[in-house]
Amino acid sequence: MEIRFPEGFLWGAATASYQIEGGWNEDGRSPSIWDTFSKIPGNIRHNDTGDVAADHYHRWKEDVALMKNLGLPAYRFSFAWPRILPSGSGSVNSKGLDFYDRLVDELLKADILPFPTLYHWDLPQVLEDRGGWPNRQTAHYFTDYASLLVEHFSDRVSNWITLNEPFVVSMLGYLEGIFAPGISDQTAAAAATHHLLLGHGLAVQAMRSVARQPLQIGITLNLNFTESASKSPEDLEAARLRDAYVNRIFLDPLFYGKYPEEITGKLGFNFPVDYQKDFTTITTPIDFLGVNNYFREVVRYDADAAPFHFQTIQPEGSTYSEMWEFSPHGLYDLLMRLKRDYPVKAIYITENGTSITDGIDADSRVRDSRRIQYLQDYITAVHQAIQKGVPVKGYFVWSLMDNFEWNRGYSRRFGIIYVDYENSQQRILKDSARWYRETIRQNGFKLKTYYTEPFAEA
Ligand code: IFM
Repeated sequence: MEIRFPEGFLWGAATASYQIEGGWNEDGRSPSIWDTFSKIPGNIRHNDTGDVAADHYHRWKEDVALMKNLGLPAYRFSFAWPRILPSGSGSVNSKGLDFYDRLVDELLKADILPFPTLYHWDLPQVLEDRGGWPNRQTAHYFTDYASLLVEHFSDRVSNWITLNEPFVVSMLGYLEGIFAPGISDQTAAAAATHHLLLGHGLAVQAMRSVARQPLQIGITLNLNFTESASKSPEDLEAARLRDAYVNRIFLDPLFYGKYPEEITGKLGFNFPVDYQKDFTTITTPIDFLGVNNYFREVVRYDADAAPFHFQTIQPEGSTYSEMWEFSPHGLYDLLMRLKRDYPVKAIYITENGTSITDGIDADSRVRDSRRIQYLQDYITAVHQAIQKGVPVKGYFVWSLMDNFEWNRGYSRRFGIIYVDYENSQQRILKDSARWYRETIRQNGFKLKTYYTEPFAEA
């Protein structure tokens, strides 16, 4: 069977500043919350840090050449706020801007569309010291930072993403405390959620007012299709709460100007005083929704699971990669649900991919057939959703190259390009990169079996 995408479908690959750049203290960059967090022993597997990462700060030219070699039409990267505004606000570090000027110009020279994200989690530490996202002022600092970048780059860049996965920022950073800045406080998480949304809305308005050309602006959410582990009323309710916690807590304010009643009710999130007044800003129209998806969530009630009594389980008979369940159908279901429940004009899959144990073979090839299978099946799910009328306009694989996978450090590899950290940071195109190059060239593929689980039941 042949899968062909509509003409103009945008193919790309994604990365994020802290995960690939390195150069953590070079040319005037100040520390971000991830520099601080990763340097605290025990926070990151093997105590890895992003100090060097994939050294993209120095290898950007070689990396753009690799993108060109792959025939990549678009590249999603993120700006590092502490490189551009080391004090969080105020005076601009021209060397920080220079780095992204060089990168953007090189991309354009290679005919690659820059698709930047303003914020992919590396808040300047100085702003965390002033209260971080739980402080309302951070939304205003973010707006100034967004305006600055749009004023500077919008002569060359027309597609912009404000925030990446605000759920992770507020819930993993301020509630569960397993990501930077490592705080566990539900009131702080509620305030962070609200100020991220406010910052997004303010930034969209400011960006449009300073832009040098009409912009396409969106926000990227990590969304998972949520299912109940059984038909029991407890499990069904747990799944509904989990869906509110992960998905609707951001979708509902953005599209309908309200928080889900489960969030303010049963889950007990107390938002800042007069928060309702901000919904007119938060609902400022966007041009597209960015969707990051890797897995679905199967949820059951668990009286012992703190703090919300829901627990995600690994369903029997499913296939797993190193981190998550392999569930292309979950992406299809999610896209259909977005079309049904929200007035989305356009969707970009801004991240999708998998981490598997890659190794370099004797002939220097990385044979990652499981990743090819994963990508083929998920991309097919996207295609099916498009056939059913979901307005998906593009797909970005996560990730262009192996990188610092947050609290798992370098133990996880999501790249379609292998980074040999031990061997002068050498880059090797994995088999999946070659497969993706062909997919881009043909705007689709012929469905094939690349990998069969040895333990799969017949
Ligand atoms: O590496 C992350 C990325 O930074 C945000 N989305 C999920 C990816 C894989 O965990």
